[in-house]
Amino acid sequence: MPVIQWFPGHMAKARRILQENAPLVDVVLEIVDARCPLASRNPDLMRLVAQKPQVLILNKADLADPAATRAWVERLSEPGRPAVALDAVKGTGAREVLAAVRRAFGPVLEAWTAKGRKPRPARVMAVGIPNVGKSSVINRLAGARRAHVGDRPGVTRGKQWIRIGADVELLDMPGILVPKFDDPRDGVLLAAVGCVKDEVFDRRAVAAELLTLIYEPLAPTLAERLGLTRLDPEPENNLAAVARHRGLLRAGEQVDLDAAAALVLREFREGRLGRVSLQTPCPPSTKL
Ligand SMILES: Nc1nc2c(ncn2[C@@H]2O[C@H](COP(=O)(O)OP(=O)(O)O)[C@@H](O)[C@H]2O)c(=O)[nH]1
Ligand SMILES: [Mg+2]
Repeated sequence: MPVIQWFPGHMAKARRILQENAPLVDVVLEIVDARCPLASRNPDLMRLVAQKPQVLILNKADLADPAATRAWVERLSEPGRPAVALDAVKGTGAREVLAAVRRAFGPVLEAWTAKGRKPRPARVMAVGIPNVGKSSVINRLAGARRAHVGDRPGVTRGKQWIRIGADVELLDMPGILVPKFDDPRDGVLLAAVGCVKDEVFDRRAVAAELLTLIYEPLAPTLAERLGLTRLDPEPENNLAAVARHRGLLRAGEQVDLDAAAALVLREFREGRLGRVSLQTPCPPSTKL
């Protein structure tokens, strides 16, 4: 199993930024990768905002298996924390995200008005681990009219807010969560989907492992695009097969396993191998 390095300093920084921003917002958008929604969460950090209404966004749904995503949406939705599938690039699901924000904010607003406070737009912050699509989500929700609402003197000095419709304001900077690697399998999934820097993991090991994971659901495409007509129990042999099929050779007709690994990761991340989920929901009785 490939080992992924861990940087403790990032955790402290993520914690600090989250704690600093949490008091400014009413709703937290937790963004995860739809292909591995559990591996791409960080429950420890999300505990810091546990008292806030939340919306869980399963982003990059266009790259995930649609049936698995539907099952995840159902499985991960909780009272006060709806889950919504999104393709932040094309915008599929954006309307549902905003509806979920309004739904999550509703009770807060009602409590305010009951106390005689004036209603105001929901203030929202997006958070997630690197590369899950935080910036894309913000841009998508902001749309073409990326109108800044401006600083709020005294309360949110230096923060930029984007107005979305009449009743939502989105913090222009996302909160960056640190990926958790409690389970070494999570590390492989996060590396495969591109949520950890390529330099910190063994690309050959991750790409070889990925082929094993996606072989069954994507067999016809892997045969056609990568020349993988059967799965060898020795993971690197599958990379070798890809290298031969795609003509990735070094001098002396030796297969270039590094080039094959890079190709597999690139084509997987671009969705060219097909829509596939790396984690599928377990039975409802299982604790997540
Ligand atoms: N296919 C697909 N790609 C996405 C989606 N959202 C983001 N991306 C891509 O994922 C990469 C990282 O996105 P970015 O918004 O910069 O992630 P951030 O690091 O969390 O801010 C970019 O190449 C985006 O184009 C999505 O819903 N579908
Ligand atoms: Mg970003």
